[in-house]
Amino acid sequence: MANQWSAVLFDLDGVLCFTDEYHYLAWKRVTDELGIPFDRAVNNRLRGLSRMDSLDIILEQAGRAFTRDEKEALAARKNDIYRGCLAAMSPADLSGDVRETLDALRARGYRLAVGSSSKNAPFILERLGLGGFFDAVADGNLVARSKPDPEVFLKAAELLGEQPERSLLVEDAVAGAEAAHRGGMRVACVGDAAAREAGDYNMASVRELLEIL
Ligand code: B16
Ligand code: MG
Repeated sequence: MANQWSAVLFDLDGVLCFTDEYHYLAWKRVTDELGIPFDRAVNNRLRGLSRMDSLDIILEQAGRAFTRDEKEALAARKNDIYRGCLAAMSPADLSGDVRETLDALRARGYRLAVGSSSKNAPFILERLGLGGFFDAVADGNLVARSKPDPEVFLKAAELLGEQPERSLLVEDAVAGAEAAHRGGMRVACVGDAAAREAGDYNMASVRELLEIL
């Protein structure tokens, strides 16, 4: 019997690839330069949030206010460091589980899209050898509001021409799972969000999608 979904929306960082470690390293370098405390617990709160929303959380520990220009400069510095890490990525950074799951879902006829807060999403997809693979890409360049607002996922569904309720989201961030629910979607989680049981499905690997779909 056919299930209720015709499209699968994938978060990028933490689901299709593990750029989350590069985000951590880049923010760590910037905060060390400023003398602001930053650790993996704070980094975990940044999953799925936009660059500027992430910086606002990081600066909670700073003990002073920053001007808009200072914040823009810090975000640009972090992005330069982060882009330096991304430049070393290649299709070898795409796991076999992810590649085989994407290919199997495509063979089953699902429409596939990316829904990511990252403004670097097109570059990352190119580095992974996935440029042009997806039927639609909604990313931080197309939306004004960061997860947990559902805007990026509603945009992905719109670009596909699919109803949100016929789209299953795959996420690693609690903020992303909340965004899916606010947008009327169901969500299959991996990683941090799965550990916190934030999903309608909580998976050890994206490969488990092949049992859900
Ligand atoms: P950028 P996702 C998110 O990607 C990351 O999880 C989050 O840590 C990052 O701040 C955000 O992208 C913005 O990234 O600085 O490249 O625009 O998980 O939504 O794919
Ligand atoms: Mg993510």
